[in-house]
Amino acid sequence: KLQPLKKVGIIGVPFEKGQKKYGVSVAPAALRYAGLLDQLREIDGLDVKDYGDIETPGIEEVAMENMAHLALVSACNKKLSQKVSQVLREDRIAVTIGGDHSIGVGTVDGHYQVNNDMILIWVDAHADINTNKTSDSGSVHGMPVALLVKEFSHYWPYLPTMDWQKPLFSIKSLGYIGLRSVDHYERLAIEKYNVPAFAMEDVEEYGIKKSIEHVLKRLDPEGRKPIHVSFDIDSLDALEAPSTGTPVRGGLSLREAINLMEIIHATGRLRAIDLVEINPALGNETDRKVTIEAGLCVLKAALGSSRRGTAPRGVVDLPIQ
Ligand code: 5AB
Ligand code: MN
Ligand code: MN
Ligand code: MN
Repeated sequence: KLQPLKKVGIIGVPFEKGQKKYGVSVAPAALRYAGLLDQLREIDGLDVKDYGDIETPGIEEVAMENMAHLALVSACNKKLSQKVSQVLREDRIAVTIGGDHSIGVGTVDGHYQVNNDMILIWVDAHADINTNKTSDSGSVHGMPVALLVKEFSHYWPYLPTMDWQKPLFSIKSLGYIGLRSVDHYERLAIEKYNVPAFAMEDVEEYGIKKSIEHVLKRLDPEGRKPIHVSFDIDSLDALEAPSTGTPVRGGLSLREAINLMEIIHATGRLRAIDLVEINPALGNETDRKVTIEAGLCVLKAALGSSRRGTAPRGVVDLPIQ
């Protein structure tokens, strides 16, 4: 049986070439500056190690139809995958701070290398399961899931520079929470492969608690598998997290997202979490602050922070005068 892990490793990924807007690559620095490490270290008994940032060197682009910056995306993810594997092998929960969501390729690939029975919860307004044939934008941050799942191999052409990445993860181990902006072919894929997908209207119907419980039961009825959460900040309502490149109104409240993460934490099986798509360059000072705070709240909840508070360790009474 999987035991809860009280150790985490932080990986920053200042990468933004998976989409078109300037600024997502600043998020790791902004989150660190806002006190990410200190706040996580305040969580009772949590051991936090910083593995630094993944740097992507200047690299020669390859041309690929409707897929921008493939060579850069590939180079970044290759390094990231190795780093995530390393953190997990050192018996820590891999906490990856993006960066745009194209980095989900590296985090999930790296996790799969270590735990090939992992399940993946994609928390997002979007399904991110476009191929270069179905994408309207040509931006890879809308394609990571399609790149990862083995059932999609035949929908892709040969992708130069991506040989390191073998899509081995099964779509049967994928679930969604928070969807509300799903492209037509993405919806077709979800239906064809019967992916448990709790869109916002399902969250309305069941509530966030039952929604995640349903997904976990479907993907892992016995409750034994390692969990990977890929959390796109745009899963939150655009009012809760305005500083993001593709905001969508009508999303999760921060309270719902915190509750979702508390439930996942309580399983004791969380092994990797990504926090992506925070763009501190978008919006005003308040937008930036609110969005970064929301991201920190989500991470803290996932890693065991309690809204009830925690009494000091090993102490049974208040100080006596
Ligand atoms: B995000 C869209 N489906 O493919 C596309 O923020 C949006 O990582 C993708 O979820 C949004 O361009 C990517 C229209
Ligand atoms: Mn999104
Ligand atoms: Mn996304
Ligand atoms: Mn986005």
